Amino acid sequence: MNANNVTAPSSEPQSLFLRACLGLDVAQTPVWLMRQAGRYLPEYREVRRQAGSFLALCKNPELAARVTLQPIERFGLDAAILFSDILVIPEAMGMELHFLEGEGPHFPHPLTRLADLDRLNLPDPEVQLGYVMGAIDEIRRQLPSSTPLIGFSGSPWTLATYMIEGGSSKKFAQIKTALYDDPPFLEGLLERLVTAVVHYLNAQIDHGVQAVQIFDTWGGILGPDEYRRFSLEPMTRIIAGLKRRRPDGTRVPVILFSKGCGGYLETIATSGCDVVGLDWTTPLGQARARLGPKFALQGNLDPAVLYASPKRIHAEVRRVLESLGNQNGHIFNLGHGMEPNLDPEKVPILIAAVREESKRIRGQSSTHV
Ligand code: 1CP
Repeated sequence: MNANNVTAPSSEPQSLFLRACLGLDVAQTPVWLMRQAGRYLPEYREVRRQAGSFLALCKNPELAARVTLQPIERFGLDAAILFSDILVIPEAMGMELHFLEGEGPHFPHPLTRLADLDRLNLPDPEVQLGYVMGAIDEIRRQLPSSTPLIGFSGSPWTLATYMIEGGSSKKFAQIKTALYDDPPFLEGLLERLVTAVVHYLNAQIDHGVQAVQIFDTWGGILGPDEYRRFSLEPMTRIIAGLKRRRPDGTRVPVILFSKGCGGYLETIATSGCDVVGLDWTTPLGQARARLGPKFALQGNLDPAVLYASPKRIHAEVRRVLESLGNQNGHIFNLGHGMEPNLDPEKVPILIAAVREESKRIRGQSSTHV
């Protein structure tokens, strides 16, 4: 595949998002936002209140579908992302999980040693995670067929941090101790997670998601050798196990987002992914020069730009787009998720800027070709 010059297969997708994932020509750059459904939206907070808790919302297919659609209806984004959480996998494997108000996720019985892995089971996605499949069925019924749906999972490494630390962490002392002192424990856990995630993502694809993203939020806490062995290698095995075509022949692109890993792009290029997600520390043009045209890029506006004025938001969007210039294979996104205290009114400003500036960049440069 070449991001700038792709021969069109008969099953070529129509949507801007899927076309950009495959490096095909688009008239303007598609845009979606990580955590686009969430607490910054008053309509989300209302549905979450109705559900009673965050986990109850994830487990109710009808309400999960409703919040998935909210940012699409309000803003007309170019792709929807399934509303769920990466931590439903450890819960389905048998770990008790609570989301504490204002404090994030909590596993009261974290994993501490190899023998603890016996507590974990391999979930059947249609049973223990049947509510996720139900949400995908419901979303596909309600979402216009022209809007693609993205499925997702956490990376084994990122999931393992929560399962071993017992929740969010700043220092990652427990999992790093396991990494250096007890690799068989950590690798045994990662192995089980690889199998669970392959089954889970393939079930999402069977139910109708058209692309999948692997969130490796904590890949960036690892040094280069440890990143390769404990984060990238399990993700590579997952990608090798995924169904890469839908029944109609269209390719299912895989987006790999390892936050804080701009230094590791050459390693990421060996994973088998189609799209590399970037945080705001690596300019898009630099990433393209290092990865070549074979990979589409996703990102990478600093989410904090959305605290700034409309004028500044527009200028920063233009800067991100100009960093790549008139090239195919870019999906506009933030470099990490929407923050709960962002003003939803900033989102249409961002979207309009992406569309206006990306059309301008394409039009402008094509006169020189
Ligand atoms: O109270 C609430 O309403 C809960 C807030 C919330 C939301 C809206 C959590 C708790 N998760 C989510 C949804 C969510 N999480 C999505 C939905 C789809 C979307 O709109 O993008 C996705 C893709 C996630 C993924 C997720 N969960 C990640 C990876 C991406 C990232 O942001 O880094 C991680 C690390 C989690 C764990 C998690 N879930 C929730 C919290 C507070 C956390 C902890 C984050 C941390 O440790 O800093």
